[in-house]
Amino acid sequence: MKIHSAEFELSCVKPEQYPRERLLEVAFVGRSNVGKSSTINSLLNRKKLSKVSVTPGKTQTLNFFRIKTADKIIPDMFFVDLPGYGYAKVSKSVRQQWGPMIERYLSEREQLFAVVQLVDSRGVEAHDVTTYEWLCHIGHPPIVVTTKVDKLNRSQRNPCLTKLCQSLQLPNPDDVILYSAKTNEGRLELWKAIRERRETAE
Ligand SMILES: Nc1nc2c(ncn2[C@@H]2O[C@H](COP(=O)(O)OP(=O)(O)O)[C@@H](O)[C@H]2O)c(=O)[nH]1
Ligand SMILES: [Mg+2]
Repeated sequence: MKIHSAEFELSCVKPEQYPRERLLEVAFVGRSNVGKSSTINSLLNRKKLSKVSVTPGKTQTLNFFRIKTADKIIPDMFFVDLPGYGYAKVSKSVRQQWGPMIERYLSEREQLFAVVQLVDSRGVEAHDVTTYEWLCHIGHPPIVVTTKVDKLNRSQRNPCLTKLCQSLQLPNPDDVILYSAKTNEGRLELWKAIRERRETAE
C-alpha cells in the first residue's frame, strides 16, 4: 500500500468535536499496551505518527489521523486510535468516562466502516472477549489482529492461535491476522482486510 500522506488531524472526547468532514473511518481498539499505536505507525510506514507509549493508559482521547493512499478503493480516510480499555492503574473517574466515550463513538459513528481489534498474541483477557462480543452485537464484527508475534517462536504460534480462536469463538484461524509492528509482518494482510471491508460496505 502506497501512503501519500498520514497526518494527525485532532484529538477529542465527544461527538461535537469529531471531524466534520465525512471521510470513511477505521477504528483501532484493544487493551492498553497491546500495540495499537505501533500497529498504526507500521501500517502507515511512519515511525512516530501515533505516539508509542511505555506507560499504559496514556491515550485518553479519540485520536484522528488523516490518511491519503494511492489505492482507488480507499484513497482518503481517517484512522482513529481509541484509548485502550482495561487498564487498572488509571483512576476510576477517568475509566468511567472512557467506556461511554468509546462505546458511543463505535456504536453511533455512521462513517465507521471497519473496526480493527488488536489482541496480544501471548494471551486473550476477559475484556478482549467482551469487547469482541459487543462489537459483533452492534454490527461491527472486527478484523482481529494478534500483535507482537515476533515475541513467539515458531512452535508457539499455532497453539497461541488456536487458543485465541477458542477464546473469541472464531470458527476459522485464517480470520486472524498475525502482526508484528517490529518486522511489519501482517501489514499487507491487514491492508487487504481493510480494503475488503470497504468493498463490501456498499
Ligand atoms: N516486540 C514487539 N513490541 C511491540 C510491538 N508492538 C508494540 N510493541 C511494544 O509494546 C509497547 C506498547 O506499544 P503501543 O503501540 O504504545 O501500545 P498501545 O498502548 O496499544 O498504543 C511498546 O513498548 C512497544 O514498543 C510488536 O509488534 N513487537
Ligand atoms: Mg497508544
